[in-house]
Amino acid sequence: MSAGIPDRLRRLDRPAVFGVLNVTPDSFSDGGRFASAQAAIDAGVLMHAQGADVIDVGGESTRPGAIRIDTDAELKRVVPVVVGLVSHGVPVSIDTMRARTAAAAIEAGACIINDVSGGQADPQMYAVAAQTGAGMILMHWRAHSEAMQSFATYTDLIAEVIDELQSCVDGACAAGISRQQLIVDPGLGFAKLAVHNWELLRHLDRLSALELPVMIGASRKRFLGELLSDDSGALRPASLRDGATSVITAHCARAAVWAVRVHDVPQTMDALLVASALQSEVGK
Ligand code: PMM
Repeated sequence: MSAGIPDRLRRLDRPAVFGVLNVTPDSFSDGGRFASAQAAIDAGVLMHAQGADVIDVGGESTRPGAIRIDTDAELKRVVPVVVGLVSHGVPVSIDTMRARTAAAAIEAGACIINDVSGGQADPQMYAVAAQTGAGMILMHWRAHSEAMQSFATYTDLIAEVIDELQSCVDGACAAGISRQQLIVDPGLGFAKLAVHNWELLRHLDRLSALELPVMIGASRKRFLGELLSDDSGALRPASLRDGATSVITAHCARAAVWAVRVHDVPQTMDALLVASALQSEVGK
């Protein structure tokens, strides 16, 4: 599979669906799910058959407070899974902040780099995207997971997120990446409190100022667990947040978001169909 955003994804009449495949022992939502690379490959192939356009493979947890692993451990987790998925014809994005992991995954057939640091964590990352022509998701980010929530302070949230994303876009373009390769993501939950996530979701239209396709990753995140917490204040468990996620998916479709990153693919496909039916009704 050649690097770059697959053409098919540019022609969809709904948001593209990126299915989350975390091959980590400790991701907040689905960590420790897979006993082997083959089990992860099977899960990714299944999500693709269920309708996911791309499978987003990640080997390092980015949940708040997570401690970083070393690059060799990350490579060992993700490369066999990328190879397996690509051999089944599945388009793959690699969720990593490390240039060496991104380069190895692209070599193994991944077509998109999903860098939650927007290229800030590794000074070589833009060069990898520039040299390979891979698609690149630039997510809004302020600090690594162990410290990020102490950076969740804003005086004008949306303007600051847009400005900081614009700096990443400028850096990427200066490094030789073309705008056609880029996707932006406001990074829900990354240096953001629940109120910030909701505000960003209410004002998705403002992200169009960046004039690039937008991805949203709300799936199963803590702010949904907080909203759905029980009377004692206990958070709704991650595995029971897919209904709420689907509402956000439909909201994203209405706001012309380019892609959603989700765990439950069948429910997402249903939500997108419903959103589409509702929207065509509007035009009648
Ligand atoms: N969220 C997570 C990981 N990677 N990538 C992008 N582009 N956007 C996100 O919001 C995002 C991401 C954390 O969620 P997970 O633990 O369920 O993977």
